[in-house]
Amino acid sequence: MRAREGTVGSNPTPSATFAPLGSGGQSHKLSLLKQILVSKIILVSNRLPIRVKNTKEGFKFAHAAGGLSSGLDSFQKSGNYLWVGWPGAYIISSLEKKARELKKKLISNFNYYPVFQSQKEIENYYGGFCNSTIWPLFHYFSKTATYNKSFWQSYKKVNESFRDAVLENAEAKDTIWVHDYHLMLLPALLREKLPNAKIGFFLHIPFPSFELFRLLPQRVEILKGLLGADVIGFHTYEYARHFLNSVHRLLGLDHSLGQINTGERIVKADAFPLGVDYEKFNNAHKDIKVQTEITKLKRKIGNRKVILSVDRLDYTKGIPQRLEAYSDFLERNPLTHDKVVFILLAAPTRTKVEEYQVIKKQVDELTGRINGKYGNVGWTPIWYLYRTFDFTELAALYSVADVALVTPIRDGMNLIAKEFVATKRDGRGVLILSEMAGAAEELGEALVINPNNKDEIVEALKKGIAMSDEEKISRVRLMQKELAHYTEKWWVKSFLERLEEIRCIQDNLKKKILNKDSRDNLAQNYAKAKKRLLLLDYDGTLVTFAATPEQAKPDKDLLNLLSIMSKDTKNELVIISGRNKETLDEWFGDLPLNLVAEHGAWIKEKNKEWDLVDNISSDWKKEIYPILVRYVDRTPGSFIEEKDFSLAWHYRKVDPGLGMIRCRELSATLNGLTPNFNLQYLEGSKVVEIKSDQINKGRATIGFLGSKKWDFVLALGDDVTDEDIFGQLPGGAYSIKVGLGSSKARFNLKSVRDARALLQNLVI
Ligand code: ADQ
Repeated sequence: MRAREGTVGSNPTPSATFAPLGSGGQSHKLSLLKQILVSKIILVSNRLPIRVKNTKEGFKFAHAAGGLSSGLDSFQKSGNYLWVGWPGAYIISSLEKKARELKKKLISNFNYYPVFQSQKEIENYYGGFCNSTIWPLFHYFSKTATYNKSFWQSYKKVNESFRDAVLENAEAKDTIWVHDYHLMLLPALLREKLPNAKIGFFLHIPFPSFELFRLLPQRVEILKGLLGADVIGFHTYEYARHFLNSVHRLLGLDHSLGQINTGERIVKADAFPLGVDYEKFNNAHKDIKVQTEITKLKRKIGNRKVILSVDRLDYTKGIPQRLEAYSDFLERNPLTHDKVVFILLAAPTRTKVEEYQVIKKQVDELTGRINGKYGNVGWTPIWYLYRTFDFTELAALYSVADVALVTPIRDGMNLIAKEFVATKRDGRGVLILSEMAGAAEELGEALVINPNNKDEIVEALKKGIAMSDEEKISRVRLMQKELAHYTEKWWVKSFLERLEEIRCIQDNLKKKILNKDSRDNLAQNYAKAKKRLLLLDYDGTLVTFAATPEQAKPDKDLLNLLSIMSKDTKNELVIISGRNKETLDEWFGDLPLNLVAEHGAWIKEKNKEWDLVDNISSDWKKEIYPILVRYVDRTPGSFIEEKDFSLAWHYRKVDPGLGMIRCRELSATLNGLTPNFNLQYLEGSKVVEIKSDQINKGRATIGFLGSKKWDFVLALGDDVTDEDIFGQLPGGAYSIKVGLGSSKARFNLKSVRDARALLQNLVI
């Protein structure tokens, strides 16, 4: 986000909600601040949305606008907030007298809480890891990205100082909303100290595809950092999908509709496209200052058509490519000479980073060359302005422009495109927009171009300049309808609502998690009981999933635990699994326990032989097997497991995206076929299983329940097939789902480790 010179002026009035704090010690003021801001929103971003000037008369402040600060403007006007961030580069140590003075002013006047950074940190964290590693990599400039250990050390350190600043201010009920790529470790750092805090994170730049993200040496740490949040927001679904894919590939965590189960919590990744303050831009023409500016501009422009572009001077924005395309346009359309003017606004940015110095030189030279080649005494083809512009100037330029040329090579969103369309009150404007900008997902009526295709840009310019008013208006109106709805306020609201929703889901899950009291109660009842029935699923309950079914063998500790439990004469232990009977025999055949194989098709009671529960047909297998073979052929890494009365198609080793698509296709195919054969298909964890609908774990459960009068029943299971067990249990039984997620079970346990600890605890 680019700071823009603002209109707040040098003597800001205190915010309406918070009076300046009275005199007294700093700590007193801070605790007072804490009291006032009960249940507030703590916004955290690298930069505070303010420009500070240290003058002889004291500090002067100017509002610094940018994507983030305009998005969050609504808070500043009405909300109960505290904004934590860096106030600017020139104060080096927080111990300086000046720093203390500035801190006092920022808190009392704006509710801004400063985080100071040393010069070295600014160089290595901001210039280094943020803008020489993450920024280029996340914008697909992988060759420009530099990987340097000291950049990373500094990034960690600064993220920790932001954590400390938030901790100094956070109260239990607060919502903490962290912004952007500078602070990707912060959610987890906060979660460590505040396990129950409500934390959101929003990324303002693209999240790259896995192929790019995997290049980052600290990729795992970054993902774990982000997963400390409850909701992780992106501008587009594409970016959210890339993130989810990386989480799966690097951390092995799956998701369901963007909800990731970390084992500890549910985290939601979702798209929240940032909009603009539509009313403000759409009504800008009423502003007398804007009108004056428009008149001045029109006088200078005359009858020429105006092409406008506005950016920070960043290599991701495609400015040289755009200039080359404009040059070609002039070359191929000599009649347009002196009839068009290209106003190129470029705001200085990150001027100390080498790549930015290179791009500046390139743009300076190109502009000079084009103006020299095509211009004449009365006409300069490019008006190149290298500075920031305030709202009045920008609104006037948007108003007079006929065409906005927005051609980033990559851009998280791009608000310029939206601001231009919103300002076009009369609808007479053409937006040429790069398909690589997040905004292209919403602004389909723009002339969408590939920024690397010069010819396409030239054609779009030609088309745009010649476009009839009727066509312009119809395109702009459609885009305005979208923009008027999806504003920056909508963005804030929908993000915060989603955060509440996910907290609600988490709370409901938490309520069902077997807490200490229920655990003690279970242990007491177990100890008292003389006839206990213990029904235990195997995969995902007693052991975690492995790449292939054979690899999930019981380990020594587990065999030891099951041995102790099954040898206790008060216990009737049943392993109730979807596995085939041979495997269960091989693993547990020596123990005095009961085995249920293939979801209940086979039962082997203690000291007896395997018994087939029903006269079950398996004739259907010859029809279904060839279908599964076709899926194996089309899906590298998948395989079929054949059991006596069921078939399973496993895709754990398949590329996650492909696996998901094929799983859906297979389910759709089976959906049409299974009723003809009285079959049931189940989607398990990376497996689709087809079995006769006569068998299920519930029937086997009924059999064991009815065999005695039990005074303690415990069932543990993790997936959909275990719901049939839970559904058959009497009221007082302990039914426990292993893993977070909804279930008929009375309780949840977070993990296999917790399930095993529970059983272990019963036998000591
Ligand atoms: P930026 O890369 O800064 O932000 P952008 O969305 O184009 O990109 O601009 C943000 C704001 O800065 C806009 O309100 C715009 O008016 C202002 N701005 C940009 N250039 C300016 C100039 N030359 N003079 C004056 N003002 C200017 C990052 C991401 C984007 C994402 C935003 C918001 O890179 O992809 O859209 O954050 O999330």
